[in-house]
Amino acid sequence: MDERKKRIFSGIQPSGELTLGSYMGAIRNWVALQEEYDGLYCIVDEHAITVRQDPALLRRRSVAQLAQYIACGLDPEKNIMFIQSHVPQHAELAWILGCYTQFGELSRMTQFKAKSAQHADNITAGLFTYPVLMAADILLYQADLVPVGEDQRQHVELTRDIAQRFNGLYSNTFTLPEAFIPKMGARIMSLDDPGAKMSKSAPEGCVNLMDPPEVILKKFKRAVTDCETAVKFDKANKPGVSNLLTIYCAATGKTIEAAEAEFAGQGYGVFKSAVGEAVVELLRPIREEAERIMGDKAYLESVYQAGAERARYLANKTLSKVQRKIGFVAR
Ligand code: ATP
Ligand code: LTN
Repeated sequence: MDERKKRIFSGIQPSGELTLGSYMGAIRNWVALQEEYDGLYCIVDEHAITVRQDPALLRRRSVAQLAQYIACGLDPEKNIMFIQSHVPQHAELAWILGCYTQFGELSRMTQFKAKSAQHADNITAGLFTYPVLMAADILLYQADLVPVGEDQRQHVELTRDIAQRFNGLYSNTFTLPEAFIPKMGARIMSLDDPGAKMSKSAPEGCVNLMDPPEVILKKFKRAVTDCETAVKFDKANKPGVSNLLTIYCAATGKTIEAAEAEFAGQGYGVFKSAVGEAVVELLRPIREEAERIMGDKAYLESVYQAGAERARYLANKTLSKVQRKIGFVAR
């Protein structure tokens, strides 16, 4: 890695099929930033088990997710790509940072509140301390930038607070990271329920990166809109249409005004088909490439093994420093 470049860290849980939301909110910005920064991109399987996972599926999805990262354009030669559980320093630092995080801070996390409502029969300690593990992910690598969707802003803020607290107690140890949240596509909503975030653990209303064209077109045809006919961006009163406009613009690079003008007087049928077509064209090369890469298990394994080795080396530097500062006896 070129030490002069700034560092990026980001990750996605292998808890379901990657969605158009994770692509527009996160992955495509990773690709856009890869020339300018040194990137570490993680498949956060330890985060995924904060809610119950099927073991065989989790294993398959973790590898498929790596194939999809590469198919989206992330270059394994330019970035470190790895699986979180292959780098034990994440869990070790998370334990330590948990001792510098307040119960009250974690209680205020909106993702914890939402997930504990969704999984009321299984609210584990891991679900509660999830943001501490995320802080460990980021701080281990002294990351400067964390490209994520809007829903993760609060976790990155907490990471900064933990880092600042630790630095204040023990002198400068961690780089303070900043969230990078895109202007367009930071919060793609469900096609079924434009009041809810498109989310891979709620497959209804989701477009998946691996969906074939006919499935994508069908999903957009069925997307919830409203009982008017005007294609206008108005989040409060027309959340469904506004979400479709956002997706269309994020997929084509057009502005909202240009898209409104393009569909003026055309009705929702034409509009929804056009959004579906734009997404089909955006995702087609990704799906085809991911399918090809998935056929080469040896290549995928070589990428995640090499990634973990490089990540362990970097992670160890930070972890040893932390252990020394807090008073652990050197090994
Ligand atoms: P889960 O349903 O398991 O919580 P998810 O679909 O919400 O998963 P994450 O793994 O939490 O996805 O998120 C992966 C990345 O994609 C994060 O940076 C997140 O902010 C971003 N992201 C997820 N969903 C969306 C969305 N609907 N719009 C924009 N960005 C999103
Ligand atoms: N919590 C994130 C996934 C995640 C992450 C990270 C993102 C885990 N560790 C570190 C950025 C940096 C989510 O999307 N649910």
